[in-house]
Order: sequence, then C-alpha cells, then structure tokens
Amino acid sequence: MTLRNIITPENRRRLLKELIREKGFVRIIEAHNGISALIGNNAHIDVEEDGQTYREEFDGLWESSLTDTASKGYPDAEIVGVDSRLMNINQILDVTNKPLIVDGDTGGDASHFEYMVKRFEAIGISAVIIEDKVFPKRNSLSKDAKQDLEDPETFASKIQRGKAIQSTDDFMVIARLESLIAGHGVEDALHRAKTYLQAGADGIMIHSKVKDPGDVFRFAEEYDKLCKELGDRKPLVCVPTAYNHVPEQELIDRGFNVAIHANHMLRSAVKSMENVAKNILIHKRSLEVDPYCTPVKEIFNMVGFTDVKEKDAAYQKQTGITAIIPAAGKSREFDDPKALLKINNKAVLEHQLETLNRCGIGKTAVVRGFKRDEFPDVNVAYYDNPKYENGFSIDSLFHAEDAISGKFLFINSDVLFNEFIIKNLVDTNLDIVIAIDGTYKYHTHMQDKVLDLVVAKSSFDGSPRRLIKPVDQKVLRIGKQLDMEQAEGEYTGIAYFSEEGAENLKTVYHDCKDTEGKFHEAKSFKKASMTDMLQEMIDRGYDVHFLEVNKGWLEIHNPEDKASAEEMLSTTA
Ligand code: SPV
Ligand code: MG
Repeated sequence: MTLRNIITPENRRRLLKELIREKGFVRIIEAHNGISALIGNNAHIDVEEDGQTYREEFDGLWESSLTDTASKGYPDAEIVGVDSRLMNINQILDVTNKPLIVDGDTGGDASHFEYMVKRFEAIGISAVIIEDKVFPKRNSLSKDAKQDLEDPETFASKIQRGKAIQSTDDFMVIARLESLIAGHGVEDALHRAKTYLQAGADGIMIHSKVKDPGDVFRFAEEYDKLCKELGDRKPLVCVPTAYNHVPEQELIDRGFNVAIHANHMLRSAVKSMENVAKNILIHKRSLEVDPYCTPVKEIFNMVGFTDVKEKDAAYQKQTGITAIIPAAGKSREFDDPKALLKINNKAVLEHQLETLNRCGIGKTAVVRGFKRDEFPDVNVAYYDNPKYENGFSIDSLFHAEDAISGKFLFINSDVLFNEFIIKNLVDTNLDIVIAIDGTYKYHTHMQDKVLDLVVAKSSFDGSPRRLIKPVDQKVLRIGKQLDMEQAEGEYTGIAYFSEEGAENLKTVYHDCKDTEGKFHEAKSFKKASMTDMLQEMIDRGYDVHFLEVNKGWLEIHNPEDKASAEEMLSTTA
C-alpha cells in the first residue's frame, strides 16, 4: 500500500486550499505515525443514497502535538522538539497522499517560527496552526493546567514574520485562539482574531475544552461579521473534541470550514492496547485477544508487504532462469565472432548481458569457439566448443548442457533485444515459446537474407488479433525454406524453455544425436540449428508456441545491420 500513495510535495501542499475552496468544508483526522496515517488516509465508507453510491473519507490529516508526544511517551508541553516532531511528520508524509496540517504549538519565538515555516513548507505540509499562548505551552484540554496567553501584538508579529518566509501561495499559517481555553471569553477571542487576520493569518482556529459549544458557536457568528468588516472570509477551524455530540452538518451550517478530529487514532489505539495487554496477562495466552487484533495478513497488505512479496516472486521467476548464448561460430560477413562485434564501443555480448541483467536474469552461459581468447572477462559461465567448425548452434548449445538444468532462454549471439521481449516470453509460462516478428515483410533491407520463418497452426477463431494469447499461438512449421506469404513471422533467435520444455529438448536431442544424413533443413545433425530442433519437436507432438514482438530487437547480419544498431543505440542511450 505504502508505495501506492504517491504525491509530490508541491501537489500535496496546494491541496488543502483547493479542497476548502471547492468543498467549503473539509474533515481532518489525526495521525501520529506511519500506520495511523495510512489508516486515516485510506479510510472510507460507501454510502447509498437515492440509488446512488458515493464515498465518504477524510480530506486530510492532522499531526497533533498531543498525540505525537504521547506516542513517544512524553507530555504535551513543548518538551519534544521540532526535529523529533519532523520524524513523525515525515513518516506520515511518506505513506499518504492527502494534505497535512501540523500542530505547531506556539511556534516558539518569532525566529523559531520562521525556521518552522521554511521547513514545513519545503516538505509539502499544507498548513501550520500556532496557538497564542506563551512558550512553553501546556495542552489545552487539561482542566487545571496553567494557560498563559501571549500578548496579541507579539503573536501577530510572529505570524507576520512567518508569512514573510514562505515562498509559495499554497502554504497556510493559521492562528489558533486560546481565549476560551484560558477563560478570557469570546470578546477577547474576536479582538485577537482581528489582530491576527490583519497580520496576515490565512485562517483562524477557535478552541474550547467544554462540552457546551455555545461560546464556539457565538464566536463563529461574530467571526462571520468580522470577516465581512475586513472584506475577506478566511477559513474557520474547529476541534470538536469536547463538544463531539455536535453533528458535522451543524458545524458546516454554523460556518466552520475545517473540523479536526484531533486525537482519536491514538486514543483508540491506547485503549485497545491496554485491553489486549491485560487480557494476555489474565488468560496467560493470546487466543482471547484475537478478536481485538487485526490479522497479520491485513497489516501486510496495508503497509505494502504483500506488494514486496509479489515483486520478489516475479523477480525470482526471472532470477531462476539461465540465458544460454551459443557464440562459437565464425561469420561470413565479419572478421570477428558476432558476439564480439563492437556496437558503439561495446561488444554485442556486453549489450546482451546489460539487458539480461535489467531483466533480473541471474545466470548466463556463453559457448565460445572461434577466437575464444578474445571474449571479454565478464560475469558469464564460458563453455568451449573447440570443434565449432564442424557444428552449428544446437551442437554449441549442448556443449553447455550442464547449464540446461531448469528454465532457460536460448539467445542467438547476434541479436540485440529489449527487456520487454524477455519479460513477456517468461511471463507466458509456456513450456516452449519463441519470439517472432510479423513485420519482416516490410523490411526491405533484409531481403538479401534468408529468413527463419514461422508458419502458424491455423487456429484463427475470428477474434481480433490483439486478443489472441500466446497459448493459442502454436508453430506448425519453422525454417528457411517456407513460403513467405504463408508465414506468420520471422523467428528472432530468442526462445524460452520452461523446466519441462528444457527436459523435452534434451530428450529429443539425445534421441536424435546419432541421426545419419540430413536433419530437417540441416545437412547433418551436427549442423542443426534451433529451428531444426524445434521442427523435430513439433513433429513429435510437442507444442512450440510463439509470441509476436514486432519491435525491440535487431539481428546483426551484415555491416548495414551493424550501422543501424549503432544508430539505434546512440539515439536511445
Ligand atoms: C493537539 O491535538 O495537540 C491539539 C488539540 O493541540 S488539543 O489537544 O485539543 O489542544
Ligand atoms: Mg497540540
């Protein structure tokens, strides 16, 4: 889950203002660490109304000083510093994609606040709320803690200095009035609201610790008049912890734009943890607390462990595969083995290895012959075929028979290919599947070459081509002496064998090894190429599937191909 909630700091920062503007009212849930933030961010319910279904969720998150400090086992009295708060804030930002409002306590003195604004804005926080108490403040919900209010002018100047530091229009500095908390009444709150708005505050939060919302509502009514007088309606924020019997709609009707459910994620977790801890002590085992515990599987899913597992498995699928490249023979067109031809200063073999590495293919075996000593010192298992002139690619492949001990990719030494060809071949999960290209008919530059063509078993059932799956695409005939018009495509020289496919290939090879005379299109079995072997397997009833790729590969057949490969690689580098 965690990698799924992705947003840039810029996009997140502007969301709060946008949501308030669009919706008029936003609902915010407290978070104090990664997991509480994930839960708050992703919580939703589907509501049915008049035959329509719509989704209810929170619009953003509140990083509370009370719950941040309590989650660390500390009192809420500005003892925990900004750096420690930022650790939790960053956890929250890491796993969510909704706007975050941070409880900045008093903001410290004006200089402290300037630094706070700079740091908070930079990481994508949408708003900081600072309260007009004297540093170090005490939590506002306490019945009997001392609550010293800051001089309004001093607090206004702090707001002004903070606003001067921010570099975007998106970040909000919201002034929190503690007049009702300190017992100074609605009039004092209104006077302070006016002073702070005139100093540049982007909104006002009115706080109260009593059950009766009367004063808060009276303030809201007067606030509306004040804003009219000032000619600008800035958002009004409430924290309905003490008066939580008031329904959301009433808060909306009374003119509030933001309601913060300020500590409920931590309080509910604490209650549940206490209950669970006591019950394990009572029952001397944990069975009885199972109903109060989220199943591990759900936690795995919530925090992205399931995704990690799935990606590991997908990667594993590829790391267990060996690529085998027969590169022993001479070529008529070049002085060097094709594997060693330099394409933009790098041998074809090295290009192949880079792509295989990117696909997570763990092992590569290369069969050398001609100019064997010139092969580079790279991370492959080399096998040698000293009598390479007597044989061809199947002969070379079976010089590396040890490497055919599970799933493997057979790759001609003269093809360059993209990752997706390899990944798609492996993903077919088929026993034998070859990559073919159906566009060869349009490639005039290849007309000097005798192509390895593939004729498909006619299984066309009328469905659009793009809907046909590789499992339905079987090869009927493969080789050079086929009719181009009947052919489905050209074999790219890349084939994938599952464990079973590899076993079957070995069985057929050993069965045919002593064949006298011609072997399909080859003069002798020694001279057989992969296409001859595949034809033999098809004739024996094994399925050979094909996957159409149509781009992303290139065979270095002659100097012109080498030149186009150089051009292609230099433009995609
Ligand atoms: C917080 O959540 O830390 C607050 C709100 O500041 S209250 O605890 O109600 O003061
Ligand atoms: Mg607080």
